[in-house]
Amino acid sequence: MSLLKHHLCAALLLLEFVLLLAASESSCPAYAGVPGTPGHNGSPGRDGRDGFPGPKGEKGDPGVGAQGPPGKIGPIGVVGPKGDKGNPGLPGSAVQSPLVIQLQSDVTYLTDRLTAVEKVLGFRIFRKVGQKYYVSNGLNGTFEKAQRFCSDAGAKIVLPRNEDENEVLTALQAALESTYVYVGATDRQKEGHFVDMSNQPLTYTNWKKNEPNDFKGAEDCTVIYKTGVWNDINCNSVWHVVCEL
Ligand SMILES: [Ca+2]
Ligand SMILES: [Ca+2]
Repeated sequence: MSLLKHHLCAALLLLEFVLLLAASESSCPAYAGVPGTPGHNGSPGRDGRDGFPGPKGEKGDPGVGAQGPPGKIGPIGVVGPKGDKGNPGLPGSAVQSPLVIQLQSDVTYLTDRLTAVEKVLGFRIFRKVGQKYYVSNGLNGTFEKAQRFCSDAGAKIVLPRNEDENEVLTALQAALESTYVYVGATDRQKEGHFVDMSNQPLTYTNWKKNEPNDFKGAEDCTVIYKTGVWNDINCNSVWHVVCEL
């Protein structure tokens, strides 16, 4: 039955084709045929173009992770401008070598000696004894004048401290052709207690026999005789002045 139906349809289609052909040859009005069955779906088309960029999204939350290792040392920077001058430092303590200290000591000693020698050369008569110089210009005066003269010369009135010094002073005295020369010893503060010009007890004396006798209670100063012995005498009497440097 089905086969028959199929043959019928084919025959009908063939008939329609013949009729259509005949109609076209006879310029007859066209006959609208029966619509055919829908065709199969075609293959997919090609991909379309990329769309436009979308809007910027919101900022994300900070990530949580361990701190990374330190980066490399950067390049050396450019030298900056010169800074302002600093404040002066505190005074330092000088560190001196023993040689420098010794040289300074030597220079001080030599300077002192040179100063003394220059003073000595300013006197008419002088004698050297030890580290001292006995000097005189042949001046005569009282004990007070003798003290003042020597002090003005940066010296002290002469006072032998031992036998050698006593002998040198005696020799100088001979050069002065002097009978008496004042020496720096008095008992003005305490009778019979002779001291030097610094009020210190005498460590050497060469008193003449029976001296000091404080004759008439008015002898508180001291002179050295040309033989080298000492005698207490009135401070206002006038005798030669010798100083020591
Ligand atoms: Ca006396
Ligand atoms: Ca006397």
